Amino acid sequence: ATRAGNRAGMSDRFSFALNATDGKARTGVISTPRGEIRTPAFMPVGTAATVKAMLPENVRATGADILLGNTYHLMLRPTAERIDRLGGLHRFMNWERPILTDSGGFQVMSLAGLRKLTETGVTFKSHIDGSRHELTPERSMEIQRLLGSDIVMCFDECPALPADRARIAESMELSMRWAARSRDAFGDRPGHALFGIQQGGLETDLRAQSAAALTEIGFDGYAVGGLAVGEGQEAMFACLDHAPDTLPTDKPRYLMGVGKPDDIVGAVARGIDMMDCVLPSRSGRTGQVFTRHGVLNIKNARHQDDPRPLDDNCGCPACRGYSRAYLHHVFRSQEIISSMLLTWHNLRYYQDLMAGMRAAIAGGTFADWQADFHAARAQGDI
Ligand code: PRF
Ligand code: ZN
Repeated sequence: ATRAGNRAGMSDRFSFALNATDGKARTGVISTPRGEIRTPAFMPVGTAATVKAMLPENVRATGADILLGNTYHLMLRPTAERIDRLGGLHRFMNWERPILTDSGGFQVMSLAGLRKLTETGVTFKSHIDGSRHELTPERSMEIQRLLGSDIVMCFDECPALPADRARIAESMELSMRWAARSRDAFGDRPGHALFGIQQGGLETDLRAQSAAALTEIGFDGYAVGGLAVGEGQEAMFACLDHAPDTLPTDKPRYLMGVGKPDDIVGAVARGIDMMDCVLPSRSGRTGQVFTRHGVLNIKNARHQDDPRPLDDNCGCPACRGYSRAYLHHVFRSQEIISSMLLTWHNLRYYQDLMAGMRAAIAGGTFADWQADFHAARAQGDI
């Protein structure tokens, strides 16, 4: 499309505009040829080319501007080459808006069988059929290009915490060499973005070194990787008190794989613009429901005669049309509609949370908004 011929919200190039800041919290818009992403943004996870139990148009209806997909899963099944032949991931899964893809290394470490890590990359056995595969920065960039990803992530390595400082430093330095190779292999692709990934564990100076290395290479956005890997919220927040400040202010900052609602609010308060997590969708299938008063488990017998909705403030189909008693019944009966309704509600809860933060940051009332958020949770479910 020409610049003049673009639909509203469409642009030929990838860009980020900050609209307002309130303390360290920021709100803005990422523009891509496939549409705008309002920040702070929450990205639902569509690992296997589906947000489980949801039609794409319904994911959109919850308020999502962008989905996350996974190199690791899609390279194994149905393969990146097959998705490319079928017109790319957007066409394949019927989601025309932006998609961010993770680069695969993190999933290899958490899911694959026998793995071997070298300077070149990582070889591993598929968790599906035991077949052998290799991922390198170059191959990860090729797969993410074949998928047609709008936001491509660098190939990195993420050590589990706790780990000793020498191991964290070595791993971060390897990830920075891989970031340079990712940048070279990605090349120049107008309209598509490449994000660097900061590593360095909980070590303040290693985080700063990693940020300097990435900024020197130059990326369209910067992720904070290596957190939410067993360190706990207090340690994660202590790291986020300084790590985002080491990254460029004029580019989006993405905290990978986070998190619970209070993790997300704390991360936004510390200057994070984007997040993703399986929690709202996975919890929808295990009966965990997020409300402004905290988490409730629909499996619990206390819901079996309760005519009230999950959350009387929520506008989702589960809350508008169904009682807790019904949702309890279909969960206990393992009916498919249970996963559909609870996932819808949870994704809507997360997107309403983001919309609330965006409005509060824009209005300069984020501190009050945060106090209300914590007060409603302290009150508990009535
Ligand atoms: N790197 C990549 N993906 C990730 C992480 C990371 O460090 C994390 C850490 N929370 C989640 N997903 N590439
Ligand atoms: Zn709801």
